Amino acid sequence: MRHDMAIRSGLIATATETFTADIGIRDGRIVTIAEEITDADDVIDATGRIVMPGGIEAHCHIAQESGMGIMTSDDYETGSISAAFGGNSCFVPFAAQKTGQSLADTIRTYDDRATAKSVLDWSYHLILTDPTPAVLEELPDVFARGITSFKVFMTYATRVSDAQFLDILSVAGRHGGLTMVHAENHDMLDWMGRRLVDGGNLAPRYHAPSRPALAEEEAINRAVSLARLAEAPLFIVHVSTPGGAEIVAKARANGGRVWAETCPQYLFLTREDLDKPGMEGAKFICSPPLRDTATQEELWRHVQAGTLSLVSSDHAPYRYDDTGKFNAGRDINFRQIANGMPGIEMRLPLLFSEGVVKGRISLNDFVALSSTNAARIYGMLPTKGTLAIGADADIAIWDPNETRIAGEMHDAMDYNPFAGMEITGWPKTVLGRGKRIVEDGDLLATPGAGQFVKRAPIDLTGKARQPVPELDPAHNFNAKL
Ligand code: DUC
Ligand code: ZN
Ligand code: ZN
Repeated sequence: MRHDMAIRSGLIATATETFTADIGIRDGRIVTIAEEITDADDVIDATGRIVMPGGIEAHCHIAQESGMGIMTSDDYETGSISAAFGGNSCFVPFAAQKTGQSLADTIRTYDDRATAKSVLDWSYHLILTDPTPAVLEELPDVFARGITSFKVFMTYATRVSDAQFLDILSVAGRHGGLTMVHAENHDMLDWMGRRLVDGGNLAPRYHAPSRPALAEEEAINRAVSLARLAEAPLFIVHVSTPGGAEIVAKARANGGRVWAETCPQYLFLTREDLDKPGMEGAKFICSPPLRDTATQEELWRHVQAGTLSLVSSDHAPYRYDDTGKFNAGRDINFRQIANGMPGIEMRLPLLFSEGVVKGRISLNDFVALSSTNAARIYGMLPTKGTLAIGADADIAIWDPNETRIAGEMHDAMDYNPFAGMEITGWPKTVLGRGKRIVEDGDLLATPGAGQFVKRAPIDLTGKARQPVPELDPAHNFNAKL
């Protein structure tokens, strides 16, 4: 059996195993994993390199307007290229519904933005901002189209009330959708933000105290309780507090259908970064805000313990100029600065360097956190997220020894919040369905090479239903619900 390509003599790492072997690819899929493959038309010598599933970036904002109406600097071309240079072979940006917009129209809008542009295979998470009864009726169709996850906000003008949240969770739970949530208590943020601004505290650094850890902890606790009542799976995005992570850990230990992620900015940056001279701190405004070094240590502990299943970038690229951070002008307070920072290309090198090289996580944990867990949670296994016979040949080949100082990236941004950090371990070659996307610093794929990925519902095997007593017929006098 001839192969189109063989990756030879690399150290193969999956989420569970590490071994040296050759990988044979035909028609875009892995067809052989063997000691030696000698009949390939194209050979990549991976001696001294690590061969892993390509990263799956499961939280990023691409060609998306923010709540303030500001378009991200990255479109599907620059965003996917930057992701590929960072070791990813697939990404799942958000398709954000506008008020009054149907979900079908929302998806059409993002199909127009992604198709013919993305070098990576992609899917979307929907963002639900206007959950009218008609929109909720559309949700099962969206899941059937392979978009099986969506996000809601507990803060911002686009937040859902608890009653809306319950309705949404209930539909999602019954039809195989995974609800993701930005969990911060809106009124706590608003109250703190107003107090700070009224007191004349306007500089970017006040973004940190304006969003207390308590606001996240309270909202995560509430979201977990609402999901429990509605019997729906739940994913908490960008967990930034030990208290929030503890709530997730407890729910998971009790068999709850709850998953969560954190992001590099909460592991590698702190609130001190917001306190740069002039308006420089604006570069570090993201929400939830950066915390402190004690928080970083606690979050690492939860990454190690498996409380946090993913480390996602939350790439929300707004340039340090009038198109982005200062869209509302220069004479503004921290509440008017565009919210988000880039990181799609830095996520995996940071996690490898600070995680694997520094001994905080194993190589297999790295694969799980960067790819396999996303594929599992978001319904892409076994096609993506692992190296196995029959899987797409989405592969990242890393040089674990190359050391570089982080600088300019391939995104459409004018700053890198992680610039200056010394990083050991960089992806050298990334394949998408067996074709080279990037190799040795060169882009080899053309825009449009990526394909939409139809996803399955989250697999809830081993996560039994746990109805609250009031939903159990034996406890509720057989109530009709
Ligand atoms: N939440 C995100 O997930 N991204 C950008 C801003 C925000 O609040
Ligand atoms: Zn968010
Ligand atoms: Zn985000």
